[in-house]
Amino acid sequence: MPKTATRQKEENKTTQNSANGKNETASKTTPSAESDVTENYDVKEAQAEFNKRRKSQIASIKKLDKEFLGEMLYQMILGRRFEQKCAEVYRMGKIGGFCHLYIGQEAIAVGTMTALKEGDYVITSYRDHVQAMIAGITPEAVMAELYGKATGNVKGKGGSMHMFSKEKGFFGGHGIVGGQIGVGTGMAYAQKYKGTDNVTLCFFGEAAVNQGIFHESLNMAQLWKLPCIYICENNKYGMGTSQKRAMSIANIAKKAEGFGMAGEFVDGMDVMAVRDATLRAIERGRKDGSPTLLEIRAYRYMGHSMSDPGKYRTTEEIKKYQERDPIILFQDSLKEAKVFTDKDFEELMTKANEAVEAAVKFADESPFPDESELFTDVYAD
Ligand SMILES: Cc1ncc(C[n+]2csc(CCOP(=O)(O)OP(=O)(O)O)c2C)c(N)n1
Ligand SMILES: [Mg+2]
Repeated sequence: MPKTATRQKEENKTTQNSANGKNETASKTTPSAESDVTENYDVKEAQAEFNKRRKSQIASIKKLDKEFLGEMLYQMILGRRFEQKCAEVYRMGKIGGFCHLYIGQEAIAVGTMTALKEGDYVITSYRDHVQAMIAGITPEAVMAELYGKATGNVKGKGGSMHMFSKEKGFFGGHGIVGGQIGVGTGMAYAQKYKGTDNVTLCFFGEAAVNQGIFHESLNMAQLWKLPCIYICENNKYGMGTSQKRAMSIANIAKKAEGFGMAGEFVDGMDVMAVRDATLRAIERGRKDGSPTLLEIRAYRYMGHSMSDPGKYRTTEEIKKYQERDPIILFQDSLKEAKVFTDKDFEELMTKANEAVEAAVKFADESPFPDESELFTDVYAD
């Protein structure tokens, strides 16, 4: 876990990003986005990059107040602790079915979603627990849903992949790879049609980029100026298939050029870089509806789902990314910027642990849905 996690020497690789760029219309990518997937990197170069990232993170931190930064860090820690607990109770047989965890990718959900305002929408894939909680669905409701309990977010009928709350502007939780890209585009259409200045954050994995719906949706969004921010969470793998084996180019942000859309590559281990890039995209969206493609690169520490034997990658590869953990990087920067102390971190950790324990207790003690509920809220064509 963040505070107590083994701190490795900063002999680790960071990807550059172009998050401090100002390009408003053209795609924006860096050569390092390409070199990242070659896996050949120089340690010294990586250390220099890491230090640069710390510096830029501190500069962004100084623009925000302590309370807000604390909330960002809390959401990251809560997301991590919640998912770790999910793995634990899953192994105890308390959660059935699919369960895709978000560990390692927390900076993406937190950096993007904490930049939103009332009336903005969010839609994502099946890897949805953390986004659901940031949207305001309680940890209790998410955990009870995972347990299939009547008190769950969707009455225990959706499970891990289908968290949903219209009231909170959170439109799922989708199991079909790329399916949410079309729906998210439609949500942005509705926002524009109604004359609001709201935006939609549409999350999907890098494997979804190979689906036709990605190309059809981005073309339409740019043509009609729909305020959709397409967030490709590039965690390097689609199930057990490396991006390198499935995609003809490495740099997904560059694909924005094909639609005349703004595109940006972002280091997803750096929550402040994610936030800053999202704010630029939001500004474009609120102004005249212009969409943006953000490729945010992170790494999932766990398997694709809880049933993944993980034979397609090495533990060294996983360790390499854990060494530049997004929570540790953020904590280090907050400490260096003298915003938080170790005691503050301990307090946030305790608060997150308590929230997760309360969620498990709630789920444990909740009833399963009644038999009479078998055919309610369920649609079959
Ligand atoms: C249309 C469709 N094809 C295949 C699948 C099976 N499937 C589930 S997840 C997944 C990989 C998706 O990877 P990515 O988009 O990178 O997201 P990640 O799991 O890495 O978050 C596949 C192929 C599916 N759910 N839907
Ligand atoms: Mg992926």
